[in-house]
Amino acid sequence: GLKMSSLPDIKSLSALHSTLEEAKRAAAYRAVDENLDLQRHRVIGVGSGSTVIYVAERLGQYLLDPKFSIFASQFVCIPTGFQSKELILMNGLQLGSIDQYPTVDIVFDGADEVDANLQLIKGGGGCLFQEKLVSTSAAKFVVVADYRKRSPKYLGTNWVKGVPIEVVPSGYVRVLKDLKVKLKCENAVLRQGAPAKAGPVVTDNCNFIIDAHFGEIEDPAKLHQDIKMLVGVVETGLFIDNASKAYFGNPDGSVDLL
Ligand code: ABF
Repeated sequence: GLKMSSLPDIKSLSALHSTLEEAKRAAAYRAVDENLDLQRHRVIGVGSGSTVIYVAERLGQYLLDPKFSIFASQFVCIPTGFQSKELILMNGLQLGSIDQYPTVDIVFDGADEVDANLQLIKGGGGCLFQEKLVSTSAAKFVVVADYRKRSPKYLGTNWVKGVPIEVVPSGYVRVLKDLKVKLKCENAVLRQGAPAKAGPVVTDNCNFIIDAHFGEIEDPAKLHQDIKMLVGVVETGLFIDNASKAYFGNPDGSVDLL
């Protein structure tokens, strides 16, 4: 099969910089190298967040390497939001739209928390709707993250900022009320921008985000369904039975696989 030639070797890179950024880079490079099928994959989803930066970087390296460019030049990358679109363009990759390519071969995306069953909380960065659109359109969804994202058991253990919920602006008060009354959620807040409380964060789809705290989540599938039924909810940040595998980078450059 095909082997890496002139691409930078992640082991030597990591020995030099044992930082969180290197943990993210290690996870992203390994995830791409082990899951990208150069001969079969054409439509590649590129997610959002700070770890995916290194996914796009790695895809860009494939494009520049003469040994792989014949394959990589045929990639079309589907973004999950504005930041993701910029990443694709910055790395010289070909940008496509989910409208044009409704079937995606593989997607690489980050997560806020990953439980032992590969259920995820996403949307800390506010891009949950398009992330879910792309990841559920993909044959394979590979999560890239650093070691802090791994939850030993339940979601809601490490990620304490709540479940992100994208809502239609005119329905946000109703959703806040229903979360409290129907779902007994004691702490749900409209996400507001920096500087503190400068007004609602507006998503790429011109919606608002509510962060709803449920403590440790024993049954994420049920919670997702319950939230999704509320009038005004566009999508939840609970990604259920969606991820295929997850790569967690460690500060020493090693990577754990789930
Ligand atoms: C996206 O970016 C989001 O779903 C999630 O909120 C975040 C993870 O970012 P990072 O890689 O910076 O931790 O994937």
